[in-house]
Amino acid sequence: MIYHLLYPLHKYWIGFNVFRYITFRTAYAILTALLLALIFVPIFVQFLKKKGWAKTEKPYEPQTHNGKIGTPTMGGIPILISVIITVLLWCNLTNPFIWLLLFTAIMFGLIGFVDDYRKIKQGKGKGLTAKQKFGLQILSASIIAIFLIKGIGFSTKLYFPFFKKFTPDLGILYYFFIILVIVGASNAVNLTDGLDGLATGPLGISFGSYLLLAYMAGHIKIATYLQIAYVAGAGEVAVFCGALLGACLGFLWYNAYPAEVFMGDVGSLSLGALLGTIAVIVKQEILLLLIGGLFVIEALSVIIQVGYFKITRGKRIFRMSPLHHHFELKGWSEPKIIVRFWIIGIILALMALSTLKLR
Ligand code: 57M
Repeated sequence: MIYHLLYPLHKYWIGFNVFRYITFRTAYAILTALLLALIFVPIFVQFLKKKGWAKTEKPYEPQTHNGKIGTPTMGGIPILISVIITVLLWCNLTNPFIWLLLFTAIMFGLIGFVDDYRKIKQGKGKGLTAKQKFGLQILSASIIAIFLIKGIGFSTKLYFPFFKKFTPDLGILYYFFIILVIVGASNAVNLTDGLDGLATGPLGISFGSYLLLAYMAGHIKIATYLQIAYVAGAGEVAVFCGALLGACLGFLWYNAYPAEVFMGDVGSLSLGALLGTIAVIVKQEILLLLIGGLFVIEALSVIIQVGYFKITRGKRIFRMSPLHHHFELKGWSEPKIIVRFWIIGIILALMALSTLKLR
């Protein structure tokens, strides 16, 4: 709104011209979402406590988690509210990518909300069945893929770090690739969100990284100089990333150890799906393996553990998956695991961004 209301006034005073700049609006999107989350999360925590929407007993959990029973969950709701208000305030709402990302946030947020709500209402952590959750995620991701490719004629080429000339056109396979990236990212973040701030921190790092990548992809001179894909309109996604970064930082203020609130599936599924969708829009899906490397490692630890468990009929590679539980059972304290994961997340993001020069 602010962009549409104030920028046109530059005809009367040149100072309003500043609202045209993506850098300016991104900076204020970060600050606005941060402030809104700092205000909304505690208000929502009071509401959640009144409703009793809190962590319930889990049948199979490290003992250290027993003290967490009663911690309010669904903190993803004030995160999404902060993001949506900020985006409506600071983004250029004629940009189709903005509406696609809002659709992603709301659809995956609803899936997570239903899962969280059913877990709370039915107790013992029984939310949506894996099939129901997976089916709804694939349906939502399919709509996103169709809108991109059929709706706005999005390129089906795949870009790789390091190889500037190797850009295979996946054609119809790109639909399935988009679904894989979005549903994979959504579930990987969901699995990672198992310790205080363990998902929130790396999400902030990832959104900060894609903020830069979106700005570069949408800037024809920079994209040409770096020989990365130029995506007209992708620069506006940087403002959206700013809103996500700010909201994550604001939420982390309360989700940091010892957490006063968890984001719930409503947060982890939506933020993960947004990360995947943003990676697709800026044509940096392969780089997500590095930028979101922590989420990949956590998901892989579960896949390897479950696969090995089944093949060996009960043997385990890790003491418990996802990987953060393995370190808990090794006796690492929760804060130590969390901060070490954040450090690894920062290293991976810096390595990913450095590949832009290694082409
Ligand atoms: C997702 N959710 C946390 C919170 C958060 C197939 C299997 C791998 C499924 C997997 C699974 O999906 N688990 C659920 C992880 C849960 O967090 C809630 O869920 C939301 C995110 N989805 O926002 O609302 C618990 O995590 C703790 N937590 C914090 N601080 C936070 O800021 O302490 C979360 C956020 C919360 C809280 O205790 O209740 C979770 O862990 O369930 N299942 C697993 O990951 C299980 N692993 C497992 O079974 N491993 C097996 C193999 C054979 C599959 C093995 O290795 O032997 C773990 N799930 C649980 N505990 N609950 C094991 C430990």
